[in-house]
Amino acid sequence: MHTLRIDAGRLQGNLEELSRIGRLEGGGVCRLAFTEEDKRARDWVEAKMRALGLAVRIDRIGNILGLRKARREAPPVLCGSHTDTVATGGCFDGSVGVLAGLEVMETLNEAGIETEVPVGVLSFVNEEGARFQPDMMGSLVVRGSLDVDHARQIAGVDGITVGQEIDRLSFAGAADFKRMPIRGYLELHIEQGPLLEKNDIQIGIVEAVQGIRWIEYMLEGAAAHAGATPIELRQDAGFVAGCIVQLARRLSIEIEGQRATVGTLRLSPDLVNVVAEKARLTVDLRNPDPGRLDEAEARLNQGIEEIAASERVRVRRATKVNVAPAAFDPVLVNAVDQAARGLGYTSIRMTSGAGHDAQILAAACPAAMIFVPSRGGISHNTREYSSPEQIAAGANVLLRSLLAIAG
Ligand code: HGY
Ligand code: MN
Ligand code: MN
Repeated sequence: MHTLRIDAGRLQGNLEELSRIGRLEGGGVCRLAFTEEDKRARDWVEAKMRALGLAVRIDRIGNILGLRKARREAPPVLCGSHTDTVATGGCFDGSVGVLAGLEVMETLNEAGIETEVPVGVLSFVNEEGARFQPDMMGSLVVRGSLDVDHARQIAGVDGITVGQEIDRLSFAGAADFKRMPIRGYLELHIEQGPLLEKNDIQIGIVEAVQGIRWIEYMLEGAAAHAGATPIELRQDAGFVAGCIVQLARRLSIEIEGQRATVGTLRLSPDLVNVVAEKARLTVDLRNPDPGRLDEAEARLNQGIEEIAASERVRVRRATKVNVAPAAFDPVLVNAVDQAARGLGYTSIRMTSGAGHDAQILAAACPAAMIFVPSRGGISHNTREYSSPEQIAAGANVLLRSLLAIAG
């Protein structure tokens, strides 16, 4: 068992094959959730699962589960991640976890290993939330926190609903994974930050994931002539939006562990010589500490109310995502730690900066994550990169920790 390793070349070949789906000119991929490209990638994963002899089931929002037979029927040990991407995605975010899971299944097949309890791969829909919010939509449905019929009514940034796309592209299956008993869930993922590379460490043993809040602000002032209107007469939604960007950065500096990001900002009428009547923007708040996350949100909203009032701009806001910080299961975390040490890899325990499906599942079953380094610490960027050796190391840790848990 301890000489068992995954086939790094095969895994790399599959990653390259998958990254051709939704490929962007100049590199990177765009597979926004519930688009043709997303569906083609999901069909590709499903075909791979079937070729590996896994029993494949798809639920009503499109999550795909591939299960491997075992000595006895019992709640499975699953691994997986997602294959949807942001619009300027890299080839590794999510894909590494799904494809390493498939590679682990193939390695077990080749070695003729029968596990005590079933093992399998879960590929979640819409982890990113870039087109339809909330993010981690697929895992929220599996956890039972989001009802599929409610999710189907959610309109995306382009106004189309999840249900329309699911029906148009036949994403849905008949299965229902809600509250399915799961013995453990392990997710291999690229770190998407600088820590592992900076410290020249091969494996991240993830103990927790920080909390996430996405708040959308709709500002309404009054359009006016950019030349003829004196400052004191302006109700400039663009000015208030700019103040919010500044405030987000200030909160990131003043509150320990805080990250606040204005990633979307649209002005209207968005014309060079018109004072902006409206602004629609989002603030992404992250903190490992829930109290500090509350503090950041309170100070953000307090600041926005003051700035908007002084500019006589109306503010409406909507919370689109509110995911609590998650602590992973110590038994699974230790299994990952033992596996990394047993394989002779350098490792460090850490908290994840990015959100993940494992964070959602952690509320329903024991979960843990394995990180591999990201070159330059970048992700959500077409230049995202992790080497075949780095990914193989992560996949071997996944193989060994999965076997330790599944027996
Ligand atoms: O936003 C996140 O952290 C994840 O990539 N959806
Ligand atoms: Mn991801
Ligand atoms: Mn991502």
